[in-house]
Amino acid sequence: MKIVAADVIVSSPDRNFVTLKITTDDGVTGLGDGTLNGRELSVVSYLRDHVVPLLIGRDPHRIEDTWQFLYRSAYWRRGPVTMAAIAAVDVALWDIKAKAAGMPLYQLLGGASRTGIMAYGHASGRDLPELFDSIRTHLALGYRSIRVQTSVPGINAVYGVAAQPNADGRRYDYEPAQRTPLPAEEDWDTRAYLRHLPGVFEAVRNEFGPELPLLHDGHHRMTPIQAARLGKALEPYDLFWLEDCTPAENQEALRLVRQHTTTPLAIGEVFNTVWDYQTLIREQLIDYVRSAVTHTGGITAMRKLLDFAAQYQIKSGIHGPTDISPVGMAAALHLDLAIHNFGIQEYMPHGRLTNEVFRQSFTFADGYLHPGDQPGIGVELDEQAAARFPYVAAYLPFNRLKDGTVHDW
Ligand code: CS2
Ligand code: MG
Repeated sequence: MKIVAADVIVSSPDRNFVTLKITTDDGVTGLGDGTLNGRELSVVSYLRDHVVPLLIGRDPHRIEDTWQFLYRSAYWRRGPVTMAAIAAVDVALWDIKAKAAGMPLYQLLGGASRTGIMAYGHASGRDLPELFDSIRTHLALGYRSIRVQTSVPGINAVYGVAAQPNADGRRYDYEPAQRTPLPAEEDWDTRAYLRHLPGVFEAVRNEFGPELPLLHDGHHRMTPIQAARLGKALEPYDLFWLEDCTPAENQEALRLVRQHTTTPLAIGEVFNTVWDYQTLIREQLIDYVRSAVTHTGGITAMRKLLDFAAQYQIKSGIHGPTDISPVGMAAALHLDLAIHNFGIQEYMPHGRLTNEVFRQSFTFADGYLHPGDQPGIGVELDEQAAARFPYVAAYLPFNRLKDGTVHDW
């Protein structure tokens, strides 16, 4: 079998997606997701201008060799653009290998280690009544684990609050990246947030009881000592996890957080290689690995990362917002079903138009996802539908503190 074509398909139903479609001389095709929110075209160029010419004529079955070739022959390693491009190729090749084998990808990854994949959904509110309604809505949709995000008095726009209006007039629901010529500026005040959040979780526990798994995303906004304080203040509410409590480029920063709290910690959605986790995993400083297959070099690299984490009893918590395409989500679900150290899977359903472009066979029922049993990863791309939605420039927002200082968004 030989690769005879590799097409980079850019489409913008509901939001921008970058999809690589690899075709073999046997007519077997494989799809890979290379979507990097707010920087999509950089991956398009990396693929079209640098990687695609290297794929033509290669044996699609030599996945590890192709991975190493793309990672090492580039000379310049790591980084979000490179690793998203490599991920797109890697997942497309696993899709082809599983289709050629006539089985769903999870069977090639060692078979199912569970009957279903626990998913968590995004509930949010500008105030408690709206938040409670959002939690009830997600429970009615079948979610059995809920992420809680809330507005903060004195702050105009906060990450993750679905009902707040975006600068481009659309509701936040579907997408934080906004179709505006420049990034929207939002405001932030960590002390106001730290005063407000524990009371919100107390109210949620009083309303919904002690059992419901609750998650929260700090979205990289606290210093290590602020994160330690929040983790401690939230201990009475028994969170499933506190995510991205502090920027973790300096992995040692989590030592201070760990010293002060037993609230489980999840980190890694902005990471793109195992190297970003070495200290965090070796020193037991986190409990969940948050990387996405799409941003961490694909199935080949993610499996190695999760195998490393397993040695330290650290579990998966794969990133799954709407800027991970249905292809990237499907790839994650096959991995989720096969690995032993599975923790939980984020699941933000895609929009109606996206589901017209990507035909998916994964299912969500009674709180659990399943990748389906189609050969391959189980997603097909309707190229005619994709062509109806050309790329639209969009940016993620950024933050400024009250004194004008740029802050983590
Ligand atoms: C978030 C993401 O889902 C999450 O945990 O952190 O929604 C994140 O903001 C987006 O993926 C950014 O593109
Ligand atoms: Mg997050």
